This record gives sequence, C-alpha cells and structure tokens, in this order.
Amino acid sequence: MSSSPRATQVRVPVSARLFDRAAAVIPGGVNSPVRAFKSVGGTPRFISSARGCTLTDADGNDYVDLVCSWGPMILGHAHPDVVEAVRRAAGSGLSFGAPTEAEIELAEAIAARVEPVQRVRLVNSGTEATMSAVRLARGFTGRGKIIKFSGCYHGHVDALLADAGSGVATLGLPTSPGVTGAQAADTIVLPYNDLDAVAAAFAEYPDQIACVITEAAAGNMGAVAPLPGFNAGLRRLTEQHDALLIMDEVMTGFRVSPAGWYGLEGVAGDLYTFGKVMSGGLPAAAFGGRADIMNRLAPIGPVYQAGTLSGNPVAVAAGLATLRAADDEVYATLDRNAERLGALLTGALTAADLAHSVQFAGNMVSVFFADRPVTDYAAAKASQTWRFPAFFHALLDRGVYPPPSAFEAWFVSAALDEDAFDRIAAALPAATAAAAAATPEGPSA
Ligand code: KE4
Repeated sequence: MSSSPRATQVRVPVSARLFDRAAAVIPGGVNSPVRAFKSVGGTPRFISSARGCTLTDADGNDYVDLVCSWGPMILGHAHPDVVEAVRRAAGSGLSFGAPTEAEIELAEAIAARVEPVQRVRLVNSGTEATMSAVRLARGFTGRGKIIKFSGCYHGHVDALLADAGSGVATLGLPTSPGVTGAQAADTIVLPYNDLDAVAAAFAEYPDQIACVITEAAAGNMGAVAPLPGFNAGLRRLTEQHDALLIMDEVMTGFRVSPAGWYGLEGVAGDLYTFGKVMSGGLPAAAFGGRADIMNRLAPIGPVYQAGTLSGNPVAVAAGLATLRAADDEVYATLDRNAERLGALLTGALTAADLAHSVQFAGNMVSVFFADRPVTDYAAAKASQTWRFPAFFHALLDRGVYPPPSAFEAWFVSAALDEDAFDRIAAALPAATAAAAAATPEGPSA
C-alpha cells in the first residue's frame, strides 16, 4: 500500500515498507483505523520505542508525543515505576483465570477516587466497558432505548456506533455496515450540548429510555466541553424519568483530574466507564457505579458479563502503578502543559491570521479552524477541517506528533520538557503557514 501523494520532508522508508507489508496481512495495515493517517494522508509512522514525551519511529526519527496512546500515558512513556511493576507482575505469571489481590486494589483505587463509584468490574477495553454498562442499564431498568450524542464515541459497540466520533468521524463513516437496523433501532442520537433535544426525547418515548450515555466531556469530535449546566441537566432529566446516566470517562478518567471529569464538575452519574489512564497503556478498562445497579451483574445478579483476561495481573499492575504515581504534582503539570500548548497554538494561529478555536476539555486540547467555539459535532464538521492535514504534516515533519485527525483531542503528558515545548514552538510557524495555504481541494497533485 503506497502512501498518498502527500510529500513529507522527513524520509520514512522503513515505515513505508512496514506499512506495505502490514497491509498484506492486516486490513488497512493497522489494528485501529485512526492510526492509518487516512484523513491526513501520508505514511503512518511505525513506532519502535518511546520514552518520556518522545516517540521514535522505525526510521529513527524522534517526535514530541501529543497522542500519548490516545490518553493513557499521562506519566510519559516507559515510566520506571510502571515498567518495574509490569516486570515484577509478569515474573509471577501472566494470567491465572482466577481472582487476585491486585484486582481488588485497582477496583478500590478507582472507587476511592470517584465518589459515586461503589462497585467496579474490570474489563479489557473501553468498548467492553460501555457495552457492559449499557447492557446493565437495560437490565436494571427493563427498558430498551438509549440516548447517545452525535460526535461522541464510546467504542465500536453496535448500538453505539451511530453518528459516532473518533475514527468513525475521522473516516467520514455515517455509521457502520454490519450494524443491523434492529441493533441501532433503540439508539436515539441527539445533538451534544442540547438539553431541549434530550427533554423532547424523553417526552416522545415515555418509560422506554434505559439510559443516557455521554462522554463526561467530549474528546472524540475534538475537545468539546459540556456547556455549563449540560451534564447537570442530563442528571436532572434522567432522574426525572427514572433512566440512568452513564458517564463515559474512558478518556477523561484519571486524566483531567484524579477523579476525572467528575472531579472537576461534580455531576454524579449512576454508572461510569473507565479505561486508558487506569491501564497504564496495557489492555485494561472498567465500568462501575451504584452498588444497587452493579450488583445486578452475574454471578450475583442476572445481567451476564464476563472476560477471560478481565483483571489481568500484568495490566492491573501497570494501571495501579500509574494511578499511584499520578500525584497532585503530576496533575498540576498536566494542566500547566495543556495551558502552555494551548497558548502556543493560539499565538501561532493568531499570528497567521487564521480563524481558529483552540479548545479545552480539562487538560485535553483541540484546534478547530473555525471562527467561533465549537459546541457540537455539526459545528466540528462545519469547521475548515481541510486545513488540518497540512497543519498536521508540517508539525510531523518537524518532529511534533499530534493526533492524525481533526476529530480527536490532543493529549499532553507530565513528561513534556523544555526541549519539547521549544520544538513545538519552532514547528508552529511552518504549520500555520501550511494551514493558511491549504485549500478545500487538498494538496495540489
Ligand atoms: P477502546 O475500546 O478503544 O479501548 O475504548 C473506546 C472508547 C470509549 N469511550 C471513549 C470516551 C473513548 O474515547 C474510547 C476510545 N478512544 C479512541 C480515541 N479517540 C481510541 C483510539 C482508537 O480507536 O484507536
């Protein structure tokens, strides 16, 4: 598979060869679509190693990492405490199919940080977490319909792929073939940040809606924070109609504060989903919430949910070590780094006289080429996303690696240092110039 016509200043012959070889055995050459650079063009970088805030690709090029594995790496890569915890756990066995004390410790750590979470079940991915939480909400309420929001992404769950964000938005897929009408029929998709639409849906479907699932703060259409009162309004409407509120904190959880978005806003969900940071970058995730709801889960309740590797001791060790190392100074550094990145972006985009909205959802950052703040998916799609590929590649060519999509949040780590910010600052003038020179037709052939 050859890369698209985009030229890059950086030579990546090894990544190009690996991409061609990968495509011969892995669909699209990647194991998750957004990694394929489809919306920005060019050759995906095959990463050979990472340390601190630096990624190193197979050609030996270094990059300042602003993806952080899509969120997990708040401490930076190969943090010694995390690596040592993983090494020690691995040396005691990789998987037992039986309970371990460490799983209790991780569940306790999650519950201790997020006050509404009384019970936790560990799973292997955010998708499993949201799929399980929705099934539990339906089982608990006896209702079938669910509300989600356009542009929010909750993993590749059949019922939740409608008008989703992240890779679905990145690839411009309206939804996904293979999701049958029956599977999607009970999913009501509404505009994000629109409480009137939520109230109208509850009025239209009285006693039929099991839950509202929302990203506690949206990161999968780019960083779009809930407007003041939106989450509180969801809380009020779900309580009023005996439906459950599922706060999807897979992305925000333990990143935007020690208690995720809940720690910033204080609106309690009935159920939560977590992933990413709580896994330390290994495959672990969780869902949790009110004990009276969670106790409906097998083996003590009738709602079935299971997983061969759920609570895997090595993944749990990485998650525990990450949460334990994430002290107040780490969170203060994450917030400082996000603000500094945002200020550099705003300064460069303003100097280039480009219409822009640099937006935050806690310490998650995004750049929209728009002349006003983006508050929902329609506005995100209406922004000048055609400027993003040139902006992205100009940064990548200069050793800065942001998410390869206009519909993703940028993630800082506490490992970003002065050299990293110097490199970002040095790369931005060329990036904003490239964005300014871009046209809706894309790069000249
Ligand atoms: P996973 O199944 O990918 O572990 O988690 C799904 C998920 C659920 N909820 C939220 C709020 C999420 O952001 C995600 C996954 N996030 C994307 C990044 N935008 C994963 C990146 C990818 O698909 O490769």
